[in-house]
Amino acid sequence: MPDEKTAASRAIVLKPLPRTGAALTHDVQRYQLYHLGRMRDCPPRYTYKALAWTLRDHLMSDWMNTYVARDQPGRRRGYYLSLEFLIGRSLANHVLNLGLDEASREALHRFGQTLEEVAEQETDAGLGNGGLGRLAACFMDSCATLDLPVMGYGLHYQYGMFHQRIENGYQVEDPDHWLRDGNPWEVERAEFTCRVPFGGRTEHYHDKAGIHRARWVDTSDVLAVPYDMPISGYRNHAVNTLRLWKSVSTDVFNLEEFNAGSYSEAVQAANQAEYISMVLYPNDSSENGKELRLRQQYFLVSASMQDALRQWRAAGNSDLTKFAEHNVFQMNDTHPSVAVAELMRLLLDQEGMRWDAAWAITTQCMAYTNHTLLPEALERWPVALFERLLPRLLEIVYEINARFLREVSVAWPGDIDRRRRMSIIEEGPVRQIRMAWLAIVGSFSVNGVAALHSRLLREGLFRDFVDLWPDKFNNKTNGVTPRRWVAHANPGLSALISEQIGEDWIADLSQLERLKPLAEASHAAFHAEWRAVKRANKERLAEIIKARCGVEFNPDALFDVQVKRIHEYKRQLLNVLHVIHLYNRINHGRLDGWADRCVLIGGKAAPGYAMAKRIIKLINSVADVVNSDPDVDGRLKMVFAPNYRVSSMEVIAPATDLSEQISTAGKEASGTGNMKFMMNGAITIGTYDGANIEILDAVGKDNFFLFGLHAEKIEALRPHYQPLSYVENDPDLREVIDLLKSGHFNLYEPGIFDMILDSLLSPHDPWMVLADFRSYVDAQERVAQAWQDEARWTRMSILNTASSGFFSTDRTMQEYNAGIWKLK
Ligand code: 26Q
Repeated sequence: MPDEKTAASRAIVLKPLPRTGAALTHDVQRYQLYHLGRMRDCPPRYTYKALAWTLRDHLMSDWMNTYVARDQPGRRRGYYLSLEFLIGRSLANHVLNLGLDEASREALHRFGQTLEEVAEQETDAGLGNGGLGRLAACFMDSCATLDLPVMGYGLHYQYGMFHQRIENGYQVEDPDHWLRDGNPWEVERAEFTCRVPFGGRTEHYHDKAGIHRARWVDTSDVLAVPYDMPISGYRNHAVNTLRLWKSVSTDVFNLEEFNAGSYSEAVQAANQAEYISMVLYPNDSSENGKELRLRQQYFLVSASMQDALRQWRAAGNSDLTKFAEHNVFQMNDTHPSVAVAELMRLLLDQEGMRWDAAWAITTQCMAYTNHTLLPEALERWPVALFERLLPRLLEIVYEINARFLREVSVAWPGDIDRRRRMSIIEEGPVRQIRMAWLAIVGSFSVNGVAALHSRLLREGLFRDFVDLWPDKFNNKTNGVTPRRWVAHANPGLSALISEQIGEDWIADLSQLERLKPLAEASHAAFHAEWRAVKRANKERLAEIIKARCGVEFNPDALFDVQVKRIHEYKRQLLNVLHVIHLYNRINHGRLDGWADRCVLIGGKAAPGYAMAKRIIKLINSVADVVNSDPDVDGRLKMVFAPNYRVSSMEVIAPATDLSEQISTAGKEASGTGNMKFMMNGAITIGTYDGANIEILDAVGKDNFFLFGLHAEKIEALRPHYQPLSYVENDPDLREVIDLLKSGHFNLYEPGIFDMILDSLLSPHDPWMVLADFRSYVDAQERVAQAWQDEARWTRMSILNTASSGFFSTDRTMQEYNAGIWKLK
């Protein structure tokens, strides 16, 4: 942990501001009066701004001091390249990190407002889809807390992840204009604007020394203007930077066109440039091959690599052969993988290096993280599109590939099939660039995000590359930041934990182990307090659900939750089938061993993913029937929570009893929601998949409801999969399928669930939902049994929290640093 010493050794360039309640009151009031022009009446949404500006002022000295301390020649730095940073809200996070909780509350109290109600005013920064984007945000948090010199590079989207509304049970998407009221956290840094080229053509020539060189000419350039967001560390005075690029036209008027009388065309060209950072692609599991997406990727990468080079020079460095010693770039999936070719371009064309030297640098500073095994999610770009947009980069990719394939030929002479498989260029009717292959060839490290995922990558998708470079491949199991996901989201639990073991766990989560002795039922008072915290969190969630969805959740019932993107592989359908099964049990009076349940499902479907959208409709339809049937009588409730986002999870995870992690084994790379639930004392019902396996290892099989086929069994069964045989042989399943078929849930919209039934009953269902139905229902029976034994459940809950230390991103970042980044 960084301490007084590191802080003191820094050159102090700006003094911290006074941190008392009185000082904050004064600052907030000054913003209310002199900036916002509000005297008597300052509603919370304005107070939010006034407090955010005040906190930003407080961050500024640490931010500048952190910057100055690291601005030295020879200091090694890390850069996290990502198309997504799913930050959520920032206010409460900075309050916690700065230790200004009491002072802020005191200040707000003077205005008759609470910190909670003011913090609630902030719009989520939804600059990401789901797991991958949120992971980037948790990584940034932990890097700052560990005082690691890591800068995030991303895009300044005008519109983040869409807002989801439910109309007649169907998802409707509305734009997310998150910047409408301004963003108090960002600082524009126009002085670091970069120019990013597109289009044009290349010219080749020989320089004075007779060396072959290339020029990229006649390009249409776009300006990249950086907006910096402060990333504060937990009480350590470190503030890192997340730099987000906004696209701006080089000049609003193309003078030539303007003078030729084409005013509108000139303005239109300017608009085109500004579209690049306009909107986040709401796709999280299949590539979509759109030109604008490739423009976004290159825009991010080019601006970031130019900026990193500039920063390195500005710190007083000049010997390019040292560049890889001083810089490391972590690519968040293949989305920024064109960085491999872009760094080569900058070193060759702008810095005048020779190929071998440039390649040595590039392959010593790039690292790649893979987040998926789904073949449909592997990025490929048509060569023709790439050539039109990035002609110089295509030449470089070709050269990388030619040299790489020579290496393959030397290692496996005559193995043509291997060359074809490993080629960065996929031949076929449409020639495509395999971005994952480019990332692997250009990186010194390739990692998966959970032990199983990394093993499956090694044994499957990346096998050929493992044969060639066994040492490149490694695992870095994901994590989540305990500051946001426990300390902030669950103040009740945090206070209870700190009462027992002190506050050190917040920056050293392994300390939670010390709660283990308290899990024994003999600690009845602690058990009671633990339950009281959960109970209060459930009441808070129930109130929100009542207000937003009009459904009453009984806090005494089991809260059974599945929140995540809607995707077939995540098998929300399996969850729905179980709810229908419970509904059948009620209707037939089979109530032996019954436990009252409230089932919550939430998540967004990609707008173009018809099946995922239909699953949302099914959830809502089943919920309507279940919630309005008088015979159900409160024994079972079901809700689809609209517009699930980071700030929703902050209320949901602390209130959850049962965490649903039920993907088809081998398909969920890691999962990270599973970790947030575990930290908050929920018990997992899950398949042997992703990080579930490591959660199971940490907490033990008695404290985890495991079910379903393992990845190997799934693959062995796949060719023989006969879903109808399960329906025929399992009366519970037959009853469920029959009820679905009968149209009971869609009386007024006949046929709408046929596509779902067809998929469930198809021998080609890739997600093999019915194969795990029996095992899932049986596991749910065990859940109900355990739930009825209060002491047993409480023990399991405490043990889950106590065993969750490994899943802190502090640990993940320490592993990235020890194994890949090697930062001081
Ligand atoms: C690709 C091309 C074009 C447009 C969009 C995309 C795109 C965008 C986002 C493709 C994939 C994503 C996001 C993937 C993702 O969130 N993966 C999840 O990453 C988590 C963090 O490692 C894992 O825990 C999850 O298992 C994994 O599904």
